[in-house]
Order: sequence, then C-alpha cells, then structure tokens
Amino acid sequence: MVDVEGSRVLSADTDEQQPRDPEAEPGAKPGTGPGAGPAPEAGPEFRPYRHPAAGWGAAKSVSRFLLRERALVDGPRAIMRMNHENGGFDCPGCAWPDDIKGLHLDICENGIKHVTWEMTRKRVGREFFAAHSVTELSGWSDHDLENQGRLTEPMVYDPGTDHYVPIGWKDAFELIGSALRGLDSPDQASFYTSGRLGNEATFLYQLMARELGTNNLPDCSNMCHEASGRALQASLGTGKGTVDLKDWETADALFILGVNAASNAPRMLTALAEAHSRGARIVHINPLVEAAATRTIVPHDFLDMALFKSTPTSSLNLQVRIGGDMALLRGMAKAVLERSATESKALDREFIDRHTVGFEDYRALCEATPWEEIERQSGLSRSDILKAARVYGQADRSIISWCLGVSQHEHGVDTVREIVNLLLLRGNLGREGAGPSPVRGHSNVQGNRTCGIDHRPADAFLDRLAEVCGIEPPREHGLDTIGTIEAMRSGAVKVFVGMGGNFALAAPDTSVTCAALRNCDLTVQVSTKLNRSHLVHGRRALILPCLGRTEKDHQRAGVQNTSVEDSMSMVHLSIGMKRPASPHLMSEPAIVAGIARAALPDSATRWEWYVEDYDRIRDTMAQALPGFEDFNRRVRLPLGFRIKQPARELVFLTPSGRAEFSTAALPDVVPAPGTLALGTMRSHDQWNTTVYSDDDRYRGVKNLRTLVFMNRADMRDRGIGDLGPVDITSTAKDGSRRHLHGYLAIPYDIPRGCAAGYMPEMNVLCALVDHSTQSDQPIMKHVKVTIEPAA
Ligand SMILES: Nc1nc2c(c(=O)[nH]1)N[C@H]1C(S)=C(S)[C@@H](COP(=O)(O)OP(=O)(O)OC[C@H]3O[C@@H](n4cnc5c(=O)[nH]c(N)nc54)[C@H](O)[C@@H]3O)O[C@H]1N2
Ligand SMILES: Nc1nc2c(c(=O)[nH]1)N[C@H]1C(S)=C(S)[C@@H](COP(=O)(O)OP(=O)(O)OC[C@H]3O[C@@H](n4cnc5c(=O)[nH]c(N)nc54)[C@H](O)[C@@H]3O)O[C@H]1N2
Ligand SMILES: [Mo]
Repeated sequence: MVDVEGSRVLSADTDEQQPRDPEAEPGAKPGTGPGAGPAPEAGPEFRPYRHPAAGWGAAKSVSRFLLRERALVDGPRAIMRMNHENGGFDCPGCAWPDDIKGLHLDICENGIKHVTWEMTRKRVGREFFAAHSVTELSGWSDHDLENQGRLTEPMVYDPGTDHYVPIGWKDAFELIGSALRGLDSPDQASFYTSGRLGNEATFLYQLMARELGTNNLPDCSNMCHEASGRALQASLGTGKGTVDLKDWETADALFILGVNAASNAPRMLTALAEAHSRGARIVHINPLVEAAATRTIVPHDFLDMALFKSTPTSSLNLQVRIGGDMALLRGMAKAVLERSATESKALDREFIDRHTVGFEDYRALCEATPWEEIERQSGLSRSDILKAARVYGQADRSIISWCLGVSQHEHGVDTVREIVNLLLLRGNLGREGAGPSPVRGHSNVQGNRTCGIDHRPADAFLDRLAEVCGIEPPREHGLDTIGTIEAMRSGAVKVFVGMGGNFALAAPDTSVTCAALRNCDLTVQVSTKLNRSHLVHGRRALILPCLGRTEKDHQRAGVQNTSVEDSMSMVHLSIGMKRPASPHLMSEPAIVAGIARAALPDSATRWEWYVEDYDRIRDTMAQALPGFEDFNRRVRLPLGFRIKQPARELVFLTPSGRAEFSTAALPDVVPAPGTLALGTMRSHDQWNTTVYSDDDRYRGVKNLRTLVFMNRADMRDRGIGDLGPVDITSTAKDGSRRHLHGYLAIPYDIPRGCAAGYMPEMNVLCALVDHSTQSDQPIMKHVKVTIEPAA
C-alpha cells in the first residue's frame, strides 16, 4: 500500500539517451524474427522509475521519435494542428476528449508518436513486395513489418509465387464482390472494425453488411469495453458514460480504476493535476502504482516544464488484487451503508427513492457480505478500504473512471454495475461533477458503436435504418470477435474483412486465430501499414491501402472531412491536411462504397453519390441515428456537439424506467495455490499491436518486452532471481495449456499472487474459450498461470 500524499522529492528525468542516427536504429532494418518489438539493441535493463510523468522525459522521447521517422519538418507543424477546434484533425490516438477551452496545446507524447508513425516518409511499394515473399516476411518482427512505412497501392496475394502483387482497385473490388455474391448465406462473411474508422465510413460499412444481410460486425470493442457497455445499458439504459470534461473539472473526488493513464490516456494527466491543485481527492485503484498515480509535469505548461515543477496526481493508491475491484467497491458500499446508520447524509435517500430500483436488495447483499470475504477477494485490508470509502463519503461530487483493468475480466459486467451501485448510493449521477466515466480506447471506438457497429443491434435501430435507407436489415444477432474466430475455424465464415486493425495479433489465442484466418476463402485487410494480419491470410487475400486521418481526402465535391466521437460523447470534425502518402490511396468511405457496389450490383443505395460528398452521408445519418439531428450544421460548431445522454438527464431507458441496482455475488478471484493471476497490458512505447520500441519508460524497463512483472516474494518462492528466465504456462477453463518460454522475471511492486506482462505477445496464453460469460469479452486481464524457472 502506498499513501502518496505529501510524497517524494522530485527531480528532472535525466536518464534519457541522446537521439540516434535513424539508419542505425536496428528496428529500421529487417529484424531477427517474429515477436512484436524491434530487435534488441542492447541488454535488458530494469531500474524503477522515480520521476514525474510527462515533462522532459516525454519531450525527449518525442524528439527522438520524430528524428527516427524523419518527420522533423512536417511533424511539429502537423502536431500544432491536432485536436484544435476548427480546422485540425483529431488525434488518431486515444479517445480522451479535446480540451474544451481550446486554449491548451492539447497534445501528448504518445499522440505525437502516433501521428508521426502515420506520417512517416517511408513507403511499402510494389518493389518491396516483389523483393520479399510472404514466407520470408513472416519471419520478420511485427515492429519491422510496420516500420517499413505506409502502404501505397492495392495488392493481391499470388499463391503461385508466394508474393503480393499489384492489383487495380476495380479488380480488387470485383474480387471481393464475386466472393461475397458467391456465398450460400451472407452470414458466411464477417466484417471487423478497428476503432480508428470515422463515423461516415462506419455508417456506410454497417449499412453494406446489413444490406448484404448479416449482423456479423465484430469490432475491437468486443475486446475492450464490451463489458462496460453492457453494464451501463443494464443499469442506466444507455451504454455510455454520463460525464464530460467539465464534470472532471468540478468533481471533489476522482476514483481511477485499472487505467495506465500516463501511457494510454496521457491527456488525463492534465485533468488529474488540475484536480489535485484545486483540492480534489484522487484515488487510484490498480495492482501496479502506475506513473499517473504519482506526480506529473503538465506537458503544455511551459513554466512547469522550465522549472521542472511537478504536481501530485494522487491522494491514495490502493493496490488491489487482479480481479479484486468488485470486492473493493462492495466494501466501499458496505462502509457507506454502515455509516448511514448514524449519519443520515451518508446516503442520498431522496435520489435513491426517486430514481432507482433494487436498493433494499442491494443493501441486504452488502450487509450479508462479510468483511473477511471482501478483504480476501480484494487483497486489501478493511482499514485501507475504509480510507477510500471516507474519501467517497466526504465528497459531494464523485466520478468513477475505469478502463481495461476492470472490463477484461470474467465478471467485468458485474464490476461496472458495482461501480454504478456505489455511485447511486450518494446520488452521483445526473448532476455536475459526478457520474461514471469509462475511458475508451481507440479514438473513435465509441463512435463506431453509435453509428451502428454492433453485432446485437436493437430493433429500434434496425427499424429506423430500414425506413431511412430502404433496406431490410437482418434481425438475427451476428458474430462478435470470439464468435467470428470460432466460425472461421469451423468454416462457417469464409470471408473476413478487416476495416483497420490487426486482427491476427489483437485477438486472443494467437495460433488459433491465425489458423482461423488461414481457413478463410478470402481475407481483406484495409490498412495504412503492413502488419501480421497481411501475412496470416486466407486462400485469397487483399491488402487495400487507405488514407490516414492526417491526410487530405479529395472527392468530387472537394476536400472532405470526417467526424469522430470521443469518450465523453462529443462529436466533432477531423480534417486531414497532409498530402496523401501515395496517389493510389482511397478513403475508407470510398473503399466501403467500392466493395458495396461490387457485392450488391443492384443496390438502390447511392454508394457513389454518398462518396462524392460526405455531407450526404451525414444527412442520412441525421435521419437514421438518434442524437444526430441537424448533423451537418452541429458538427461544424467550434467544438462539435455532445450526443444527448438520457441517463445524464435522469431519464433511464431501462425496463423499470429507473436506474437499477444490481446484486451479483462476489466472484472468487483468489489464485489457487501455486498459481498466479496474470494481466496482459501495454508498455509505454506501443499502440496496441504497434510496438515503437522495447522500452517501457515509466516502469523502468529498457530493451525488453519478453518479461513478466512479479512480486519479489513470489519469485523467491519459486527460486527465480532478478531478470531470471522463466517459463509461463496458462491453464484455460477447458483444462488446455499454453506456454511462453524464456521470459525474464522482473521484481515489481505488485500484490502477491499477481503478475503482469505485455500484449500482444501474451495473447499466446489467452485461450479462446476463456471469454466472459457476461460479455463474451476475452479475459485478458486475468490469465491463470504458473511460472517456473526456465527449463
Ligand atoms: N499510447 C497508447 N495509448 C493507448 C493504447 C495504446 O496501446 N498505446 N491503446 C488504446 C486502447 S485500444 C485502449 S482500450 C486503452 C487501454 O488503456 P488501459 O486500460 O490503461 O490499458 P492497459 O495497458 O491494458 O492497462 C491496464 C491497466 O489496468 C491495470 N490492471 C490490470 N489488472 C487489473 C485489475 O484487475 N484491476 C485493476 N484495478 N487494474 C488492473 C494494469 O496495471 C494497467 O495499469 O488505451 C488506449 N490508448
Ligand atoms: N492480450 C491482450 N490482447 C488485447 C488487449 C489486451 O489488453 N490484452 N487489448 C485489446 C484491445 S482493448 C483492442 S482495442 C485491440 C486492438 O485491436 P486492433 O484495433 O485490431 O489493433 P491495432 O493494433 O490498433 O491496429 C493497428 C493497425 O491498424 C492499421 N491502421 C492504423 N491506422 C489506420 C487507419 O486510419 N485506417 C485503417 N483502415 N487502418 C489503420 C494499421 O495497418 C496498423 O497496423 O487489441 C485487443 N487485444
Ligand atoms: Mo481498446
């Protein structure tokens, strides 16, 4: 337990290397074999990080990265245009909302890296594919594949030579069209979306799938916040958070569960620092004390930067056991209820009576859950849980925010519902400074759902789509990510289309997922960069290169823009301003329209007409999607517009018409003797399956990704030394085992019985059957493993 109030002396982050010659960068040349990261440039190092988050360490890392990507000329200019009201492009990184005052230089280290990675001057042209066979490329590391630069023209796999060869757009569309037309049923195709896709392309994409006749619309959200959406839907009647940045600015208490904000939502650091400065209390709940739970140097505050002045970002850190959040939340609720016996203000009775159902059952459940059980399951002492409960009880306005540490569990839905339960007790909903605030992942993953990427669409949505678009959408639910992998494996799905992303590596059970993709008749990947999913392909395969978000999108009616929705339901325009990486790229809406026309030659939908002018797509969306009325005008307002959130207005679209308390039993998350609970997570220097380097600055790691963070006592018990080689074995629900060999163990401040390492490499350990029965989400944060010294 660390109580970081009044914490450590700070110093500048000085242990950074100087910029390197880009050509000498080992990752710039073909690496030494598969694996996500670049070839190691030096031996692994581990030194606990003792500096504030962001600040100069981040600035240096950015300049090194810009140098390496040779984007020093365009990079800074583009970055100044990012996330600006009126006329910038939306950062293609995370989904944290833009600064509402529009004043700040609203950028972060990782957003800059992300944009630069897209704007690189390196290219993967036809010569590259002519020089390297698919078999040869399969031996390259994932870093080296992406690091070749931007894809430039459509390519088709030639099985005769084992090379990708150029194909014209028209022929590519016809190939897909004929494959789709030739299926016995449209349900033999599955259409994946990665959360980068803009709203307009998203709307056309789901329209095409439904006009074809399938709801097989898996997306990255199935692996990400599916649990959050389902829980919020059940508790509040809409599957989104209710708060916005203004609420973050007025909350008295912030509870941050299972987020590594300094790496994955760095702009949250600013909100945390501001909250701390105005006296709000911040409680971090995470098995690891991540960098955002210490101090930060606010990146855009140049005075702070100059003076190395940092601001605390935490009042209390609770190192919960992996999977123990629900028990902790239950403990906090129990404490609030106990206090209400003597203090009438502990509960908001009026709110509970007017707006909720199920309170008495929930109270009884909390009373019936013994403290011993809560302590055992959370891995925290009662007195520590009471500290968090006190912060909650003393605050008038509380926000609870969470990310994958909460959702990627068997009981992710129950845990998010427990978050809502706790909020309801004190009426922390529907008023300023209070409410649930999930931190979404990809920049437009929330917009994808809003605009129809949903394998379980609501009837009301389909009714309206049918009426507005004149189609007859299928009513049967479709396949999600897990379902799609199973169906490709069994042969039930024969055509896979990936609209962005890197399905082969992002999905669980790498070898099973790869075999499933290889079992398809046709795989189509719409991408900006070369990745593993291009090499793990069906009998026929296409790579379709598209414009990135930073690039100008010319269509018949002029330069087009696209809209996105952030974590807090703000919809705004993103306008690309760079010359496209190649003249042969197409925009995502144009690619969807091309596929749709080829697959549906008689379609009455005016696909080509839509692509000429995206305002036309938006006009249709305005009729088809609730909350998008007057879309074209409102999206052009300086900050865009906020989609109305009924729960925020205390309107609950639940069966009871009220917010519903849930009463789930606590799950048993205590690892069996000899086993550990392993969480897979991101390093500081990666974007999902895109790995920029082998470093993880805030966790003190250099030149190493094949690692596992462990409690020192757990290492001692097993005879494992510092950075000692280990073998990791996971055991799935069905008893099957999976292995990783020769990983290095790092002694880390993590609760006993818990371990952590990096995705996507560790997807090898995640069995396909290990998905939540509540959300079908793969259980990526609680893999049951044994760890032994390497044989
Ligand atoms: N730079 C960068 N930004 C990103 C991404 C990226 O890869 N790189 N990815 C984007 C995407 S798609 C997403 S979904 C988000 C992901 O953002 P995060 O959710 O921050 O992603 P992870 O790295 O998986 O980190 C999970 C955190 O949960 C903690 N954790 C693990 N198990 C538990 C648990 O049982 N309980 C609690 N309370 N905590 C736990 C881990 O210690 C870690 O701090 O970030 C987005 N932003
Ligand atoms: N074990 C484990 N596995 C996980 C997770 C975990 O925590 N643990 N997290 C899960 C989560 S939260 C997520 S969201 C998924 C991520 O899954 P995905 O979204 O499928 O994967 P990404 O790595 O984000 O995709 C990177 C690729 O997207 C393409 N791309 C980049 N920009 C664009 C663009 O503008 N348009 C198009 N069409 N393509 C583009 C590039 O070719 C790049 O190679 O991974 C999941 N997998
Ligand atoms: Mo995600």
